[in-house]
Amino acid sequence: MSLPKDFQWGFATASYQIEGSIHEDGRGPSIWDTFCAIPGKIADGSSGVVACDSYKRTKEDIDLLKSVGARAYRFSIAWSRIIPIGGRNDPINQKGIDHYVKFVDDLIAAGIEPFITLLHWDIPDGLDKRYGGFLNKEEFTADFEHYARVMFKAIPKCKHWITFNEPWCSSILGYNSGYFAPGRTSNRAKSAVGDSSREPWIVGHNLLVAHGKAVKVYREEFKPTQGGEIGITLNGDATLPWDPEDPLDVEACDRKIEFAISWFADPIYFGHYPESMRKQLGDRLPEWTPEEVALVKGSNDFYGMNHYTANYIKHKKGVPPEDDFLGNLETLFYNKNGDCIGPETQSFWLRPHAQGFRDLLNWLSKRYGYPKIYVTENGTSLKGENDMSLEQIVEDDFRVKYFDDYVRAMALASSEDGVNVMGYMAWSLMDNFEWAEGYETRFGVTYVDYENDQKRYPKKSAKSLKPLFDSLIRKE
Ligand code: PNW
Repeated sequence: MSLPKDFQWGFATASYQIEGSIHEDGRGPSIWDTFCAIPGKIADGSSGVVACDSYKRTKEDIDLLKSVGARAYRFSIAWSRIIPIGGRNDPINQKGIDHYVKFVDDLIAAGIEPFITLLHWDIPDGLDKRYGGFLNKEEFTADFEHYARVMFKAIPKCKHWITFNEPWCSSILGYNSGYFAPGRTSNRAKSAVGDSSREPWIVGHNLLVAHGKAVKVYREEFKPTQGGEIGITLNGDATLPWDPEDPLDVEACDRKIEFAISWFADPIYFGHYPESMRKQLGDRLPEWTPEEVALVKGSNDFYGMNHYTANYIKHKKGVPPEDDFLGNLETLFYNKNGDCIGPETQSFWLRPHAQGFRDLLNWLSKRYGYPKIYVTENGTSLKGENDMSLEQIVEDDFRVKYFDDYVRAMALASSEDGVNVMGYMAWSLMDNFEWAEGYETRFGVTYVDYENDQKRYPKKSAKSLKPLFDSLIRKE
């Protein structure tokens, strides 16, 4: 097994999870600032007010990347640092732009290739307040297009742009379960606002149109001179049938991936939603206008893949409730024979199963015609890590094994199955604000001591990736 000569590898983070300094240099509030202030939303009652203090420690973070041998770094820009209120007619904050321009200059000077995510969930709160944020197609897509243009112009040195991180999470967790900002859900025990049967599908559609608009701007106004590439990052788990003998479970496995990934990828590669979704959701799934199809179809230069885990899938009988978003099925960690998919971690939704990574890489490649894939996130938390001593934490053999298994599964997909995977970013460079789970769940290859000045301690896993990739990437 091996990986191509020009394979990019490194680590990933996101603005709200690491930056802190939420009032520094004129930053405006994002929906995550507002969400964190609502009691009960974040497990440990925390927020990104300080996080890893990365806004002020760019040099330290770049030194860390260098010390672990990274060739690439994926990070996101906080839109509300660039345009504090967020809209296309609102003031631009030059200090915010300068910060990221310098950061990219410093990364490149250190020999590290930047991959920039334009929006990793932290949309300016001003836009949510003004017109309902993601729910308002006309306003949101025009404002995102404007913000994207500002960034393409400001950072010509960046050659890899990602429009959105995981639109599934923004749509479903933000507008169905209410587990993420802005926390809208029909479940009245959690929130009194929202329509979980319709809003997630509207938000998903609007994110796709906004992606299409930003890609058009990049291709027409910047790509000819800058020569970079642009795509979207989608998340999705691997699936195995609960009962391999039951054709309905086998079918439900594909349906699960369609509801998670093809919801976005089918419009991008084929120009329409998956049949399985149209069948279940009917007219609650928005229709595509010809103008929108023209924008969205063919809008990926690469496929950004976030991948963490796998599930056994059991079909459900009967008509699904209106707020069902999985495709009328159950996701399980045990199959019919009682086999377990993988060991527990600190994240309720994550159990390692590396074979699933190879399988899903193949599934995507077959369905979408072997596109260039960048794995933009992959990693794991560790059961009980937050309660261990520092001596134990830095010996994170569980995470070392996770990366070893997953990267080898990817290398097999590349050299044995013909999958066109060209990059891999481990999640994450350091422990950080893990959204609704606060700081209790750690995904970093670097330990961050939140009690003592956010001091960083590289774990064993931080140093394990360079020798692994050195052994797999072909010299010619
Ligand atoms: C990704 N789920 O999100 C995000 O892109 C990261 O910001 C995040 O820190 C990382 O995974 C680890 O969680 C997900 O509940 C968060 O299924 C939650 C889920 C999936 C993805």
